[in-house]
Amino acid sequence: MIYDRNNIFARILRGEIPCKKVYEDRYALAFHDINPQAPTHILVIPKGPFTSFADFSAQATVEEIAGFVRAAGLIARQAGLDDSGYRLLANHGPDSHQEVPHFHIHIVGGRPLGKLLA
Ligand code: DGP
Repeated sequence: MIYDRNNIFARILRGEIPCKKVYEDRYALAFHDINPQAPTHILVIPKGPFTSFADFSAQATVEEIAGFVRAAGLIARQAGLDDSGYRLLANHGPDSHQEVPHFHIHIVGGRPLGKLLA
């Protein structure tokens, strides 16, 4: 899928739009969701131009994927969610209502989340 270089997360990555940053390394940037669904709601995005999970999983290097996953685990741990638990979620495409066309995962926690698939 063609990557839109002016999507909102691309602009956050370029520093054109502010965010409440919680973590950054060479593989990932993480910041608080503007519309949190739980006491902790962090978005983690890779630094490369990947539209969604489909592109990221197919086109990112193994190093980029590993670095991103390692960062996500660290971010959840640093947010203090390891013991209480949390949910990781990534939307891809229209059926999932993905809003922002730059791959991201949601880290959601800080309250009981209920069963996702009952
Ligand atoms: P998704 O539906 O998976 O594409 O989720 C997009 C999320 O991004 C949604 O929870 C709201 C959040 N979001 C949208 N625009 C901004 C923004 O400008 N800043 C921040 N921090 N979050 C945003």
